[in-house]
Amino acid sequence: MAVSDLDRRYMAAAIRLSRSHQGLTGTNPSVATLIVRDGVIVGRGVTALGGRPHAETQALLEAGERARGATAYVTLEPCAHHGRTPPCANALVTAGVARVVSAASDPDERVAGRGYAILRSGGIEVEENVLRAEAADYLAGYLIRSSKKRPEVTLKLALSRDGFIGTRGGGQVGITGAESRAQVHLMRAESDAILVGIGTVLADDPLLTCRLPGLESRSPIRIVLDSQLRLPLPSALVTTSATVPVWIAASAGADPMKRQALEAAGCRILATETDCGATALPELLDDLAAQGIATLMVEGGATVASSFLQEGLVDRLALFEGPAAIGNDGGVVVPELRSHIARGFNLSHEYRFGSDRYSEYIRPL
Ligand code: AOF
Ligand code: ZN
Repeated sequence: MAVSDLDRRYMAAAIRLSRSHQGLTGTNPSVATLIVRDGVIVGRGVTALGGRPHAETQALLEAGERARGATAYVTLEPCAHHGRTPPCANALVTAGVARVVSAASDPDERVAGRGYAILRSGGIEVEENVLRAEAADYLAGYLIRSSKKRPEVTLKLALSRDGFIGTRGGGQVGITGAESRAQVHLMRAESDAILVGIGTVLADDPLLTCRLPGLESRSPIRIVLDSQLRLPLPSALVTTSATVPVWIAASAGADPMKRQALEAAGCRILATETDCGATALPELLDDLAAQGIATLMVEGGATVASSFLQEGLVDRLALFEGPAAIGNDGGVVVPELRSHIARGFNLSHEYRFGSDRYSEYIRPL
C-alpha cells in the first residue's frame, strides 16, 4: 500500500506525542507509537520517563487484541535488541500488526535496519522515512549523538532590531520580552546542559536555571568555559551549585588553589585537559556526549557563539529578535552571523513571542 495523506497525518500526531517526553528519557530518545485500526487510534505510547518501557510496548498494551491487523505509526525504527523487555520489533509481529509506518531508522548499532528486517520477515508491510525531516527535528539530539558522538548543539541568541546581542559595556539589557524569556526557560528545561563563556558570567552573573512554575526541577547542568578559573566564588552559579550542577571546562594550568576552592564549593572541574580555545570544543563535546549529554544549549556570549559557528558545531540556531534598537553607539555583534546562516542553515520555524520575532534554523543532517 502506498503512503497516503492520512498516514502522514497520523505520523504528525505521533511526532507531536513524542515531544511530550523530550528531555525526560535519559540517553534514550523520546519516541512515540500510535496504533490505528479501522480509522480509530486504539493504542498510544511514548518512551517512558527514564527511557523504559519503550513506546511500542505501551501502545501494544493499550491496544490489546485490537492490534491484530492494525497499522502502527512509529517515530523511530522499532528496536531489535533485548533490554529489560524483548525487542519491540518482535512484539509488533507477535501482536499481529499488519503494517508499520516509520519516520526514521535507528542508527544504534544494535538496531540499524535489523528492526525493519524482523518486521518484514514476520510478514509485516513496512513503510520507511515517512515525515523523516519532521521526526528528525525532535530526534536530532539522539541522531547526532549516535552518528557524531557529540551532543546536539542549539545556539540561542537574542538580537536587537539592529543586530546586536548586547551593549559594549556589558551588563544585562532587555532585548527581548517576557514571552521570549519564558520560551528560553522552556528550552533550558528541554536541554540536558547549558553552556556559556566566562565573559558572560562576569558581565551578567546569570543563574541559567529554568524558572518556569512547576518546571524548576528540570534545570540543565550548567557548564562554563573558563580556562583560567575566573568564576567568582560568590557568583549566582557557584552559590547554587549544590542544587543545580555547575561544571567548569578549564585549562590544566589554571590556579590549583582556585580549583580546590571551586571544587569545595560544589563545582566540578571537567577532566578534559584543554585550553578551552575554539580548537578544544570538539574534544569537550565528545566528553559531554560520553557522559550522556545529548542536548546542549549555548547561551553566549559573542566569542563562544562565534567559536561554535566557525567550528561548524551548531545544529540549531534559535534567534529571538526584539523590536528595540541599541543604536549608533553600537553593541556586541556575533561576527558574520548572517553569512553563517545563509551558508549552513535552513529556516525551520518562525513564530512571534509577544512583540519579538523568533526564527529557528537547522543545519541539514
Ligand atoms: C524503541 N522504542 O521507545 C525507544 C527506542 O537501553 P534500552 O534497552 O532502552 O535501549 C536504548 C535504545 O533503544 C536506544 O539507543 C534506541 O536504539 C532505542 N530506542 N526504541 O523501539 C522506543 N526509545
Ligand atoms: Zn524497543
